[in-house]
Amino acid sequence: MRLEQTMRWYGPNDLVSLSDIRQSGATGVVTALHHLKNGQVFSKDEIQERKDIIEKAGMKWSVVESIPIHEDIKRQRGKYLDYIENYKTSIRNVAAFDIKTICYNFMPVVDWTRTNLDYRLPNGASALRFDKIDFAAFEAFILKRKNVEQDYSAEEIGKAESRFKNMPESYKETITQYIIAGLPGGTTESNPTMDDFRNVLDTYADIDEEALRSNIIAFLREIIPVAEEEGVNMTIHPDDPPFSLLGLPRIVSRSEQIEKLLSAVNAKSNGLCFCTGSLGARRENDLVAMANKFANRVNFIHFRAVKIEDDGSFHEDNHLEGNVDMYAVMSVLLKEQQERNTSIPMRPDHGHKLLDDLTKDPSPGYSAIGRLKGLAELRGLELGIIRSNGWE
Ligand code: DNO
Repeated sequence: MRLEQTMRWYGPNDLVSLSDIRQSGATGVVTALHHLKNGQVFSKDEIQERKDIIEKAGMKWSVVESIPIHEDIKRQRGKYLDYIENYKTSIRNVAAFDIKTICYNFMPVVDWTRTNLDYRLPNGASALRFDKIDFAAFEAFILKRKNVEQDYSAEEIGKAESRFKNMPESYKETITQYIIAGLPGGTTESNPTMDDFRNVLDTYADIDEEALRSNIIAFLREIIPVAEEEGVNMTIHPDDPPFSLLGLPRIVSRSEQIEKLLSAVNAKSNGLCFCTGSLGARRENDLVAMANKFANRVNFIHFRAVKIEDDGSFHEDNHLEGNVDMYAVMSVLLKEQQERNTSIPMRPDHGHKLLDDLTKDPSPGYSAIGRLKGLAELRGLELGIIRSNGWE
């Protein structure tokens, strides 16, 4: 039994075509209706149209990543009850086309965050990086967020201040753009101004970790019975990075937090997207222990490796390198798959820009050649583990 090998595709405007994806060896596609506004229903017509395009290219739509969660649901205010009903309808509509895995996240305001989208590695490849001091400089001196000093040590704030003083104007603009406009694939509204961004952060002023958790549990209690009925596996994506940013609460960063979510609604379809890159950016997270602990609820896998630097910054490494023991994590998940006797969908998450990727402008992290290399390495590792355990 092999993992279901997929690649993410951002839809017809993606620079990386379905034909490129097929040549990589992936059989499945992970995509969403990215053009819809957050909270809108995934209609049957639109799902049908997108599915036809994928099938004409010889592949299968394996996973919807993501059906984003409207901020009203996360804050439990405004029209959140309507948005929950919309979400249920989207689950039913997706299931009607036999797509049985849905990925989502519950990070307030921003989806994944990086400060550098073109970090050059010694071999010339380009990677994504999160620089803790640059981020602190943004929060403290560009955004001028209230209470920022509570989240950093005095030494970090000092370093951030001198970093800010020497920061070229163009870099201040770039970093602001990366952070407040959000990276593609997420839940952020398009093109917010700095004031919009401050205002939306303010709406979370009285929502702490417990409150956010209680809001997601209320949401799960509504949608998981629908997912169960439809045979759909929901998969929550961990926080990326797995620690608080911008004073916002985080609830999917650590093992105890994940356990609380999975046990609050104890059903197979209330599952996890095991993203080794996101979870791996927190030094204390023991990924092998987490894979063992949550294996029976892992409904989707993102394989990616990050290298944590001395000051807590990190960059994306080659898929089999970085801080994660990919062999051990994959072994645990493959064993689970053997026991379940069903393929778990996986994708190589992100990739460096390599070779021809460097002359193009793919969506950050979603280059063609870099991901193809990642997938090829991961497939080799998978074959080795499967054969050496006599599973095939
Ligand atoms: C980044 C992705 C995220 C992910 C969402 C899931 O590359 O892993 O954008 O798709 O957080 O909702």
